[in-house]
Amino acid sequence: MPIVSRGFHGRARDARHKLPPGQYETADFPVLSAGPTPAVEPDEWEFTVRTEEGAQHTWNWAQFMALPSDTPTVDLHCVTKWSKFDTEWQGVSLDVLLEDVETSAEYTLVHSYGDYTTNVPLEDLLDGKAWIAYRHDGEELDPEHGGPARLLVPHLYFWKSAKWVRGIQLLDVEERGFWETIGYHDYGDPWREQRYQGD
Ligand SMILES: Nc1nc2c(c(=O)[nH]1)N[C@H]1C(S)=C(S)[C@@H](COP(=O)(O)O)O[C@H]1N2
Ligand SMILES: [Mo]
Repeated sequence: MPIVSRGFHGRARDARHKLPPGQYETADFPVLSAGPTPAVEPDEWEFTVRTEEGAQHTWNWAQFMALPSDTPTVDLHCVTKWSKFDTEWQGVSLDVLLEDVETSAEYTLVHSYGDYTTNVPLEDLLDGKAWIAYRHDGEELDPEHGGPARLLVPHLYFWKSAKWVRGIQLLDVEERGFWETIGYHDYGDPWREQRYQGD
C-alpha cells in the first residue's frame, strides 16, 4: 500500500481549491493600501456609474442597501503572492447596478474615495463575476478592507478589487489605473500569472 501523507487527504478543501501559479495560501487577511484609509461615512457615500456618453446613475447608501444582494464565497489572489480561500461576502452584483445602464463601452475605470483607480474590462464585471461588497465574514466591512463598500472581482488579482469604491466610468478606449500605470498588468489573470505589463 502506498504511503500517503495524512495532510494530503485530510484537508477537505484540497478537492475544491487550487493555487494559481506562484501563490501561497494564507489564513490571514493582510491589509494592502497604497495610501491612508479614507474616512467615508455611509450617509455621505455615493456610488456613480458614468457612461461613455456622460450619463450618470447614482445610488446613495439607502438606495444601495435596498438593492438585492448576493452572498458569494470566493478565493482571493493578491499579486504579492498570498491567496486566501473561502472568504465570505455580501454585496450587490454589478449585473444589478448596470441593468438599466445603456452602454456600448468595452472598458471601465473603477474609482475610489482617496483617488485610487483600476481598469477592468466591462465583461469582467458582468455575469455574476463582480460585486460591490459591504459585508465580510458576517460583519460590516472594516474600513481598512475598504468599508463602507469595495469592489470584489475575485477572478482577477486582488488589486482590481478597489476598496472605498465610489464609481465606475464606462469607456470606449481603455485607460490605465493606479497600479497599471506603473507597470502592473492591464488584465491581471492570476491563472495566467499576469502580474506585470508584458506577462
Ligand atoms: N482604494 C484602494 N483599493 C485597493 C488598494 C488600494 O491601495 N486602494 N489596494 C489593492 C490591493 S494591491 C490589494 S491586494 C487589495 C487588498 O485588500 P485588503 O487590504 O482588504 O486585503 O486591495 C486592492 N484595492
Ligand atoms: Mo495586492
